[in-house]
Amino acid sequence: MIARFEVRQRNYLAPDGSINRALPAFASDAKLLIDLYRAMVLLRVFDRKAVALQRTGRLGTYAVSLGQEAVSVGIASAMREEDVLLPSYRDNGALIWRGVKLEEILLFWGGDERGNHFSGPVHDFPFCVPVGSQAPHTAGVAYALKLRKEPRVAVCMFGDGATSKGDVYEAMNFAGVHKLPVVFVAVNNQWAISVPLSLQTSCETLAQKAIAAGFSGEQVDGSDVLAMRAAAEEAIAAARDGKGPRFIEAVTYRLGDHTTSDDASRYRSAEEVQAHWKEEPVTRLRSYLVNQKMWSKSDEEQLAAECHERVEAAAERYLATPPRRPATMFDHLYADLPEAYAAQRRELVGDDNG
Ligand SMILES: Cc1ncc(C[n+]2csc(CCOP(=O)(O)OP(=O)(O)O)c2C)c(N)n1
Ligand SMILES: [Mg+2]
Repeated sequence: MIARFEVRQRNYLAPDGSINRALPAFASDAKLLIDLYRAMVLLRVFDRKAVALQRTGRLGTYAVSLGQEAVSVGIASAMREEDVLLPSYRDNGALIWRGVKLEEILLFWGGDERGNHFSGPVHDFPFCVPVGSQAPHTAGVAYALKLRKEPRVAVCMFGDGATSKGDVYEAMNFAGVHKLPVVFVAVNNQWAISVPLSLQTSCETLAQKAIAAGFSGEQVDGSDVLAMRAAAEEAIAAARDGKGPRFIEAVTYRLGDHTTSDDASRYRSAEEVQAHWKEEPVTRLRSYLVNQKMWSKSDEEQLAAECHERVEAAAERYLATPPRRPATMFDHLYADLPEAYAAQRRELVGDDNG
């Protein structure tokens, strides 16, 4: 035997909100726990509105976080402002936590590039839609942080499907070799559109994929925001401390469709989805807070009203934003437009400037 490995599993809150083991230190901060709860509820309300806008022809497409709210909120809450987030298209909870405005997210999904010029930290990356391609970007960012000797960490979020992409392995390998300040977060929601996890890998965990790249991986209950926050805190602190990369596998479940273009009932059973509703993160944290007498029915009603108002106001601002000139679709990808696109642009705008 020359190699042996183990993968830890982390969980604090059971689905009914009871505690499985001693809570991490931050859990004594009632305000923080309530902020985590509020962020998850806001995300859920926002998702519902975004889908309604799409269904009524006012948004292009959208990917909901239903069931996964604890992952993006838990991760973002452990980051410092100066850290760098490289999100996938489903990590809205992290963007919102970091200060991106709701109407900016709607602008992006409405096809308006101004949504990417967001109010979050300017150095954060925009949503990455090509699966897994944010992983090599993250390794590059972390390499730069290390060269500049800046105590900052790059945090990369991608799905279980992305872990089958070469980009992800290459990024992890490079990060391991150079001991880069990176945290890779694989959001294992069990599905990559209609491809189940069983067809994605024959590994027992995604976390163990880190071992081959020379660093450790941990499996975390992604429906437990306390576990997500605690795992992220530890991994980010280690990366900041020069101890190299870490990998977090957030085990969760996508309760909704892949995007508004999908109908998940065509490839998975209602029973399967129903079973996972019993684990979802919002009820779980609420049960804990209520058990601890930190949250009441009237707090809940007030929060629901606040979220509704905030989301409706953001939607109004989005809908009131005048669309850009169509020719601006050529503006943001290339510094110098290749001739094929330049010709299309000329065809669109004629001789006028667009
Ligand atoms: C490079 C690339 N190939 C294919 C697609 C089409 N596509 C969009 S999402 C997706 C599945 C991704 O699944 P996963 O990584 O598990 O993320 P999830 O959507 O579950 O959050 C695919 C194949 C894409 N966007 N990019
Ligand atoms: Mg997935």
